[in-house]
Amino acid sequence: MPVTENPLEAYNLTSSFEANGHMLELYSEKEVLTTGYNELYLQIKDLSTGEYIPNATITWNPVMHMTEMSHSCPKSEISVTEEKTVYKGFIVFQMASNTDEYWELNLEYSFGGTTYTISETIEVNAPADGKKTVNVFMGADDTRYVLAMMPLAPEVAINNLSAVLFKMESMMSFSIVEDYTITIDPRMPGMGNHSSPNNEDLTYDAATGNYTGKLSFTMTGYWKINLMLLNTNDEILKGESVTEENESSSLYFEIEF
Ligand SMILES: [Cu+2]
Repeated sequence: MPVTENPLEAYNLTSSFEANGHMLELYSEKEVLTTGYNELYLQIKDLSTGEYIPNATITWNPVMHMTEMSHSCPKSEISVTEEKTVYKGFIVFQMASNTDEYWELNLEYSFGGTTYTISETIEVNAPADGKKTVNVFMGADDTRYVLAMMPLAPEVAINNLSAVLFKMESMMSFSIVEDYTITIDPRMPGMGNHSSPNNEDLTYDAATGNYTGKLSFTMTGYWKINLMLLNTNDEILKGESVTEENESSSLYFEIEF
């Protein structure tokens, strides 16, 4: 078998699925799949030639099989990268796998005029540091939302903060919410709940489908990023202001560095 250079060498292979004479490889920047936002890369290797297959069309559907019911989670479409044999997308897992309940990844991929399918169990872990990066909640508008922080390499500086916001249309269907606002109020609960200057609330970026803003850290340590979700009429759907009497919002992300 010819040796093909792997363009994803720098990433972590989290799962590989063999079917239809192909090996589908799922890669992440993280070592394992975790709850929250996972940026993922896929490759399809033809096992008869050892070559990676370019320009395939791939769709995916993660489903969690729980004891009482099944549900999916927010996910992007999968696009071909400049590498042609590397495909990219993201999945926001709301829950971790456990001994009785598991996630299954259903993949459908097409090339050369044929469509193939494969389903495999995947392991979704709770984050190793225990920090909250995804919120699943019911808004004041009786709509269920999923809000996830995108990966951030925090620095004592003004950081670019991005998040994705999805509405739960049904157990199996999630759609991007446009044009809402996510206010941010970072605090250090261990240090008199002090804040930081020059933060900017997250607003919707139609070009990427993400919410982006500025998150200011004045020192290292544990920060709670208190959030409020506002709809297009500036009505608060979830979260509370931080005041003398109210130490934190019910909607938040956590970062420690
Ligand atoms: Cu679940």
